[in-house]
Amino acid sequence: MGSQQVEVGLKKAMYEEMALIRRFEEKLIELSQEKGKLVGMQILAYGQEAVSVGIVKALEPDDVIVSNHRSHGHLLAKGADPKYLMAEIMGKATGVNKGKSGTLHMSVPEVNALMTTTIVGGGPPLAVGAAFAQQYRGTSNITVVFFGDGAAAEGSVHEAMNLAALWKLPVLFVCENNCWAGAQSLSEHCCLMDITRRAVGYGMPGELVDGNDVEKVFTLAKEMVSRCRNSQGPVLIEAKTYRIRGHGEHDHQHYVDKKELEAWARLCPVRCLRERMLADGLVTEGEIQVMDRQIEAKVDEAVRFASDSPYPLPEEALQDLWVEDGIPQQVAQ
Ligand SMILES: Cc1ncc(C[n+]2csc(CCOP(=O)(O)OP(=O)(O)O)c2C)c(N)n1
Repeated sequence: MGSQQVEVGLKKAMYEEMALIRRFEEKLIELSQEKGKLVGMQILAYGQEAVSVGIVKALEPDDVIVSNHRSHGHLLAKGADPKYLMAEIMGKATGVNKGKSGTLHMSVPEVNALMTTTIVGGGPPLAVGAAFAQQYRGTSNITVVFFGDGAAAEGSVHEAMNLAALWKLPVLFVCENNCWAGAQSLSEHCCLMDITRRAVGYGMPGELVDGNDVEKVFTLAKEMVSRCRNSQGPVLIEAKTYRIRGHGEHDHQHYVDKKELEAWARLCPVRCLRERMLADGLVTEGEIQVMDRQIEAKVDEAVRFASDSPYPLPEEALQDLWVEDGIPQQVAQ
């Protein structure tokens, strides 16, 4: 599938989104070094921006996504406002979940980001439920679930894939194979190097893609999303990429082969796209600089907004916990 199939405007938009995700996470690295700025551990998808953007760009706004503990890229690509996301990560009342989730359990219903879950393998069954609802209601929307290579070994993921295939549910399973699950490399927890090979066992197509090439991810996702949308059942995409930073920002990656890390860092998806666009004459260095400055300003504004926001009040702690009469309180009010 040729990268040239992606038109210029879309390529620039993809660059801008990937660069925004990168800058947003770079800012989190800076903030995590300042005492008391962020709430909870920081788990970044640094280096995996092409998967988030390539997949989400192939979706409609009403399509649903389910994410995991490495969620910032998925949420920003789906259209979550960086200001409210940053506020949530700082534990502020203006955050997407009123500061009660912090970074790891966010949901952004207004952009159909149903859930991010730190229960490894917890996302696929939820996604199958959402896809069942879409099929039952006769909508043409689909659900995408992002999970890691480690999660692919969880029983819940097998059950979810089996049921999705059996009932031909409109769900796109996206395994972001970043070569690591915590401190375990893929070869230490799985004897298949390609997780897509499992797809045949469930009765669904399994497609491998270079997860560092946003154009390839997008081109494949477009085709697979249309398949899911047209009642042909689920698909498994495995995007091969690499976890450039530690499992979380507390992890110094002592177990990682530095040569391997450097080799993958050279394949940085953001830089590679920028260099390709420059080499193909699609943008000038000046235009890139303007885009980068606008992104920088957007992230700075998010930090300013979040820093100036109040913390939630203790008496609000028990609000928004229950669904009443089938309608979340937030929606009912
Ligand atoms: C059910 C469950 N088991 C274990 C953990 C601890 N844990 C958190 S992240 C992680 C590794 C996940 O690896 P992978 O699915 O490949 O995602 P990645 O972190 O590489 O993006 C583990 C074991 C957990 N959160 N949930």
